[in-house]
Amino acid sequence: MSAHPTTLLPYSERIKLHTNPTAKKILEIMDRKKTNLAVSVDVNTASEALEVIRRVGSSVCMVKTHVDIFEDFTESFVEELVKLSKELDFVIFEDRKFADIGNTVSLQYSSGIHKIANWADLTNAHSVPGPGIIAGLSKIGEPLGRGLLLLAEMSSKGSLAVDGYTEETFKMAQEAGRSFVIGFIAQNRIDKSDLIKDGEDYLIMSPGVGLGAKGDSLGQQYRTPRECIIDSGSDVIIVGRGIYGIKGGEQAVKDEAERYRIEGWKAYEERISKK
Ligand code: 5BU
Repeated sequence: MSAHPTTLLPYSERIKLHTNPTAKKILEIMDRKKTNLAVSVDVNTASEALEVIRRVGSSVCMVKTHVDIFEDFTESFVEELVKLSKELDFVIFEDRKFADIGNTVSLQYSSGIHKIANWADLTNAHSVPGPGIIAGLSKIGEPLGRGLLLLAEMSSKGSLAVDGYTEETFKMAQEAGRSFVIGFIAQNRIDKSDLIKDGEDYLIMSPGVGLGAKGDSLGQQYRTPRECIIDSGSDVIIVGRGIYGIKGGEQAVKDEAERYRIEGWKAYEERISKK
């Protein structure tokens, strides 16, 4: 099987294929910092999350949050997060997984306690409601230069986002255009080479990554960075507990992030050398 054409291109050569400012920024950071690692900071408090981010920030292109987990969420958390994203050079991805009609998601994205659109460069949405979800979110996010990923596949066992659902999700994104939808959460290169048009480029980001355990007791499934980047053609690997959950204190978390960054980058270099 010949390699997907996108997987042979260096990140730096893909920058010009995007118009969305967040997509460009992600690729620029990946190239500049030599990292395709995103760290997911699913800890209980905003203050713990900031501690983890300070340790791993220099190794990542992106920090992924679930701010609805935090028991101490405040606007000052957001201020500090944005400040760190500038100092340490990473993009902020709120993994909100919107899943409602356009009108509701536009309110959930802009309002409430979290006001996600005000600070998150990137967020994501399920395709199950149909294209209205993209329209509702883009109304808020696109004027701010934000980006959206559609969930085309999930890492968890028994996911229903497979086959026809995944294909329809890709088509929905393609029909929406790439001014706001910049890629997918997926386990594979779901933007099949016979479907993408000339100059079309999507970012594939994959959670469910670990160098140790193969899964957890609640259906999560892990693959190695190499499996994701070389075998499946993912662009960004997303790691949570494998990094922030490591035993051994502050230095261990920092070292583990660097270990994943090196693994991910080695796999990417090998991938683009197959030209
Ligand atoms: P983990 O600790 O590396 O298992 O965390 C994975 C993170 O990615 C966690 O925040 C999940 O909510 C998120 N995730 C996922 O694991 N699988 C998916 O398919 C999607 C998101 Br979409």
